[in-house]
Amino acid sequence: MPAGTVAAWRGVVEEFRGDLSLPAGAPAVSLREGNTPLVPALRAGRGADLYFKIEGQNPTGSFKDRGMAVAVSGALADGARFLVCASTGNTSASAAAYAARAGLPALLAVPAGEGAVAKGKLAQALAFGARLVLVRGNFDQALAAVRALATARPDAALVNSVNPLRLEGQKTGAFEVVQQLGDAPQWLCIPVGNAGNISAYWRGFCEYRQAGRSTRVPRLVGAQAAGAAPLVSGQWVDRPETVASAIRIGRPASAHLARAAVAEADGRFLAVADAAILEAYRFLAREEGIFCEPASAASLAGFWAAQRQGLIRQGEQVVCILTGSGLKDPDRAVAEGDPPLEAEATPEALLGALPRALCD
Ligand code: AN7
Repeated sequence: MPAGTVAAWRGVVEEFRGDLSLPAGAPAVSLREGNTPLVPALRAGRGADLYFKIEGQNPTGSFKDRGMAVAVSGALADGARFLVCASTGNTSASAAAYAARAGLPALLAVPAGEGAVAKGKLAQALAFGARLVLVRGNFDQALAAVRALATARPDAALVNSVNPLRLEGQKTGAFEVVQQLGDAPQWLCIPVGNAGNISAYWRGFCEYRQAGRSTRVPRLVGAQAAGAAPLVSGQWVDRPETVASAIRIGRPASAHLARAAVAEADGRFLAVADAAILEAYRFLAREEGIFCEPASAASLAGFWAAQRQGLIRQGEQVVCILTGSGLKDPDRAVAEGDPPLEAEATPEALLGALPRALCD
């Protein structure tokens, strides 16, 4: 192997194989996912020792790649002939990429309708050559359909997080947090949609403590959008609504796992209003220099809510998982930004666009 490639990150299957329950001898399908930065907050912590795990730096721009690498590796080991999933956009983008990598077709069912799936995610599915189906219904209905399809077709690999290998892959995010901090944090704040990721993180933290690689496990804050918050209300939501389309989910498939995780962790599910999600989204970009998608900003909104309630105290160590890249949802970024100006191509005209404070 040429010098310089020896220490290169190999992706989650090869880096963590000994800690994953993946059939021995399964090939590693990888785009070198994982190994994402843990960035200290400059201003968002408001007295807490806050860090952001930037999952938007995964190959397709979301945390889904961790789980998809492992699920698609398993699908190849099983001899699956195609991948199938329902999605609010990120799972489908990731499935499409790893399908291309594995040389398998992918069938993707996403909710139809204006704003149901952010444009960048649709673009990814199409670019990777997947078969994209716009389903007349919401995510929950699309998931029910693909689950039934997968039962009828044993040659299909269902790669939603009801596939246990998805959670196996996603728990590696918790492993990395422990490695990056030297121990588990006191709190983990994470957005909750279908409730797979929070369950996976909890499993990862528990396994590392069990193995003596950390001295503690974090308390969990699971942030749900107020219009799609079945784990806060205790009631399924038939018409979930939120600006954070990624987590517009009314019947989380992993609700049982997430409830158990939050109970064991002495944590909380908190509902955050769309206005609070967008405030966090803008703050992350403008005050921290971190561009994530709205659903990801729900974790910061959840952290702030927990702080206001006195749940998270001054000086405590907290990690917010920023699950997806801001580039996924260009329409939202444009809507939230100051409108651009138009000017002649002269220095005088450009200087006229400077903020007032810089004008003299
Ligand atoms: C950016 O892509 O459900 O609670 O189909 O895209 O594990 O569902 C996405 C979910 C958080 C919630 N942040 O994670 C899908 C999908 C982002 C997401 C979540 C999603 P889960």
